Amino acid sequence: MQLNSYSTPMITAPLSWTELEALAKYQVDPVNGLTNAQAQLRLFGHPESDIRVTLYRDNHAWCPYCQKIWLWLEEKQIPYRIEKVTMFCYGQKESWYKRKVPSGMLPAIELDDRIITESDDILIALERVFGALGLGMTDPKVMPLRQLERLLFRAWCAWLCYPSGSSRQEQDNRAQFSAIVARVEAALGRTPGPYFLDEFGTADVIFTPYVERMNASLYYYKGYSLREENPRLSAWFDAMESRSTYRGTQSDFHTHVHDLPPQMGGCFENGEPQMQINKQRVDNGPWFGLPDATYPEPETSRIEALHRVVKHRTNIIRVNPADDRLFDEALRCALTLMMMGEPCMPPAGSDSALRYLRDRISVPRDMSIYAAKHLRESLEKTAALVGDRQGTPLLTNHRRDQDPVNFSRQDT
Ligand SMILES: N[C@@H](CCC(=O)N[C@@H](CS)C(=O)NCC(=O)O)C(=O)O
Repeated sequence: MQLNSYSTPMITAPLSWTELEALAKYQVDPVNGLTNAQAQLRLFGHPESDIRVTLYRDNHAWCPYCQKIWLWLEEKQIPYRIEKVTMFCYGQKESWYKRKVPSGMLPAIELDDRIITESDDILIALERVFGALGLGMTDPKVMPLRQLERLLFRAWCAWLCYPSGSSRQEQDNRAQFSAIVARVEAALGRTPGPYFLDEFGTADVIFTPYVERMNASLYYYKGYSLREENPRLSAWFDAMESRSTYRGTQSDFHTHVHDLPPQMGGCFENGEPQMQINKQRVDNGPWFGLPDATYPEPETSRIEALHRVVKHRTNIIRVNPADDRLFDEALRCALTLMMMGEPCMPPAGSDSALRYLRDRISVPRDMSIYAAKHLRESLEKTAALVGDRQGTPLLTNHRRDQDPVNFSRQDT
């Protein structure tokens, strides 16, 4: 057989960190710019002296009730500080936080020196000081929607978080959930626009965290695509994604399906063929085209991913179970592919190390959705050049692999 040399893909050498750094020109203003998960201070053009609120939320942006408060503050453009706290499932709760909030529960806010917990009480307290977002928490039009959200939440938990003993039980759980979804569809259908009420507001914020998590978890564990199977929810998701505030807090399927089990006490697969297909896709790609995000990809997403990895490379390499030098080179190969579009052969034996990182990119903690899709894809394609070994599996009872203590050392 004659080999046609023109058809052989070009294998390129890995760029150095200096070369990669030169390509990572990504500048954002975390304090006054768009909603982002990295900021510790949000001013929206106000002076720091205007701040009356501190939001205590979890390090990884996994806590759904925190997302509710976060999104509300961003929508209202209230200047605030962010203090990040460890959740029990991935590390030890900070003692300074337990002195403020003895239960350790999140979220909490400090509003003019007063600590408030319970996300609904927090929103009510914030409304009293800063005014409502659209119609407020106790408005007669919002109250039934809040109740509907809790009904949906309970039907979701009943389906997802308990092993269904029989296929009959599985069908009943699905039917129970679908019946509540039909009520959500009807509620969305009562207004001409895509939101729950005539204008975007509190009701949409209340639904956001769990509807996002339902979309991810039911796709993966049950083979059911909430966003694709329900036209009004689909339009609602699209409308939410048109808001930069929501995009800044939004997570992806991969992150949610692996952060939920330790938080929920388990998520149970139904083993059906569509579920198996979806699971394979979320874990191993291709990640583009999944119904976790459908807005157009920003032009800067590769550079964003590169910038975030370059910035944190010392810790990323240190926490990886592989030898540091081996993984350093393999990681540069994946980044070279991402930026140059040409495959770059990583060292033999680096496949599991590359997939270890692929599985631990957390959205939006580390980067936005499309940036993460590019990075996951480059890590997977680079790993596939040398083997099919997976990384250390993600645990379902805790996620101490993500303990922030191990990532807090400064890069040199
Ligand atoms: N009803 C509370 C629920 C808050 C809640 O369940 N918070 C969870 C995280 S989502 C928590 O703090 N768990 C303790 C921990 O994981 O450290 C609210 O609405 O704020």
